[in-house]
Amino acid sequence: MGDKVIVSCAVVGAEVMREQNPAVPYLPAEIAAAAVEAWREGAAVVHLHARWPDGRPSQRSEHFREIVDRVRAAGCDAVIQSSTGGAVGMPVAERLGSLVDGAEMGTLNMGSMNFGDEVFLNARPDIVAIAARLRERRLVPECEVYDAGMLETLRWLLEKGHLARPYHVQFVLGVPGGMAGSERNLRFLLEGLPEPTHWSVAGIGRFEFPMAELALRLGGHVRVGLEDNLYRSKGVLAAGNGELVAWAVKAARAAGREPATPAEARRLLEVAR
Ligand code: KMH
Ligand code: ZN
Repeated sequence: MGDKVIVSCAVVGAEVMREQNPAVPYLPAEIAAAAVEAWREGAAVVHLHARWPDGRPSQRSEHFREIVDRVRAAGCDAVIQSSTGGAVGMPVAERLGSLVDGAEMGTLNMGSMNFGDEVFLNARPDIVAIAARLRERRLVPECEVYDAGMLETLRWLLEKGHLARPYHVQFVLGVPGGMAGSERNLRFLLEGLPEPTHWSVAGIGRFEFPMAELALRLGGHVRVGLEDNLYRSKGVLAAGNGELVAWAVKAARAAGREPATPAEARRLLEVAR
């Protein structure tokens, strides 16, 4: 298991729209189909957001329930991770609508930041409240780290007992307003981890592929998907999430690492099913 790589797929997110890439799924049935496609191509974890039929972001429980039910009905055993980040501007109570039965992990954003031209707010008491809700529901947190200071919040949460193992760290690099995706930045962030833990990198936009290759080389896990990147190569749109996952699987094997199955990912991340 030592060198297995967990490939996660962020299939839709809250920001990207069909005008940018027609493969962006909106309806619960489309998001579920995208998750199943990602799993068929080798993703062990699917990171989920939901949308209204017109593409606006939704954290409504009924949307997430339908996605989870459809994913499981398709025989897909990928680890289901619900976003508690939702979209910029959503109140925390609304963001927590995603934590439905069947979810196994939930994201825990480690701080506030500029997010493009907007501000993504995660005040410390809100982070503590979301961590408490994840614990109550026995969901494994994935701590989203966009900037170096957020590791201090991670350290503080651990010291104060608001967060405890098992948890997973996702470095999200390349958001305009957060740290860029560079080897120097990732190495610096890794030095700042409060304790050894599983970690992964999600490179945004043009950072997706180089950051995945870097994570594979440095022993981390990888995230790809339309939430983070809409392109297969410069100027060429990706056909869908499956294609991005297939690229990650190929890159993993080229780096000498075998993708983890969902069962192996559950063991590595200590996710109880
Ligand atoms: N949509 C971003 C503002 C998460 O999933 O927890 C936040 C986000 C992080 O996507
Ligand atoms: Zn997300």
